[in-house]
Amino acid sequence: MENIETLKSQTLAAVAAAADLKALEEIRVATLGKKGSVTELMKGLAALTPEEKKEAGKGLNVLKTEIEAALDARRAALAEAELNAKLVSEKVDVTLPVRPENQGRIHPVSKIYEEVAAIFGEMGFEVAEGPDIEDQFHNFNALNTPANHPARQMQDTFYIPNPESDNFDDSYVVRTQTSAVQIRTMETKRPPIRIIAPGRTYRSDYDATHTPMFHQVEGLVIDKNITMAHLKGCLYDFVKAFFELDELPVRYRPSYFPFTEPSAEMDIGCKKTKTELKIGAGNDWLEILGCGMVHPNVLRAGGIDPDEYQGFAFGMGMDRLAMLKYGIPDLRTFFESDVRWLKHYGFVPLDTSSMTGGLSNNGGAAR
Ligand code: 2NL
Repeated sequence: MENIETLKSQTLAAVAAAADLKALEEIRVATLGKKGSVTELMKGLAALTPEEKKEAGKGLNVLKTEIEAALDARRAALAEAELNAKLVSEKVDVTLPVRPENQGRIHPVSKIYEEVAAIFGEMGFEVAEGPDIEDQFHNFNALNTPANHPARQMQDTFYIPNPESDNFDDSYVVRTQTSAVQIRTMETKRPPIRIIAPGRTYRSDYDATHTPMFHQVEGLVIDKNITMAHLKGCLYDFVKAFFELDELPVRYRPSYFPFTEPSAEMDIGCKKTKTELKIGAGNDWLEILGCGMVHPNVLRAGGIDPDEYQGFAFGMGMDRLAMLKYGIPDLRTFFESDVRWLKHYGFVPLDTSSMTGGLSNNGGAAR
C-alpha cells in the first residue's frame, strides 16, 4: 500500500505538470501501458494469497481509475488552452478599416437591382418578392398561358416532380419569369397596386446571352382608368433615369405576350459601331423590354374585375441591363464566381444607389 500511495502522488503530480499531449501520453504508457508501473503491480498480484489479492487488487483498480480520470481532465484542459491560444493568435480587429485590396465588391446584377428599385421606388412602386419554385397555376395558367401553350414547352421550362402526385399538371416549376409574384399580390391586395418584382428566373438555355438562371424585373400597375399612356410615360422616365441620360429616343413596336393585350416591345436609341455600342441618339435601335396592358383574363385570375380596373405590366432582364449599362460582353462570366472579374466589374459596397445621391456612382476609383 505504501507503494501505491507513492505511485499515486507521483503520477498525479506528473499529470498536473504535463505541458502538452505528448508528455501526457508518455505518463500513460509509463503507468498504464503494457510494461507500465501500475500494470506491473497488477501482474504481481498473482503471487499473493487470495485475501491479500482481494485488497491489493481493489487498491490498484482505484489507482488505475484515478490516473485515467486525471489524464482525461488534463487532456481536456490542454485542448482548451490550445484553442484559447489559437483564438488569441488569430484575433481579428473588426473595427479596423478594410484594406482597399481586400475589399469585397457588389456584383453588377445586385447593383442593377438596387438601381431599378431606387428608380421605381421614387415613382411610388413597392418591391415584391416570391418563391423560386412555383406551381403551374401561378407560373402559367393565371398568366393566360394554358396547358398546350408553346411557352410551357419542356425544353425551356425546368419542371420539378410533385412527390404527392403522378399527374404532370401537378408538377412544380422553377419560375420562368417573376410574374407569379404579381399574381400573388393581386390575390392578396386590392388596387391601386404599384409593384416591381425583381428576382431569379430559370430557363433551359445556355450561350453568350443566355444562362439557365438569370434575373428579371417585372412591374405591374393596376388602378381605375389606367391606359397605355401611363405605361409609356412611366417606362420613358425609367429608361432615362436608368441610363442617366436627359435625352433618350424611344419607340414601341407591336408584339405578343399571352398575359398582355395589346403588347409591345420598347426600343431605345443607340449608335452601333464595329467595336462600340453607345446608348442615346443615333441611327440604331436596341430592344430593352417587353410590356403591355394586362390581359382581362389575368386580372380575373388575380381576383380583380377587369370592367372596374385596368393595368399595365412590363418585364426586362436585369442581366441584360447590366451588360448594356456596364459594357460586360458575356453573360456566362456573371456566374463563374471569378474574383478578378468581380474586381473589374463590381462596385464599392458603400456607394448605395439613389436618385438624389447618384445612381451608379461609377466615377469612383473602383467604379
Ligand atoms: C419580357 C416581357 C413581360 C409582363 C412581362 C406581366 C405580369 C402580369 C400580368 C401581365 Cl402579372 N404581364 N408581365 C408583361 C409584358 C411583358 O416581359 O420580355 N421580359 C423579359
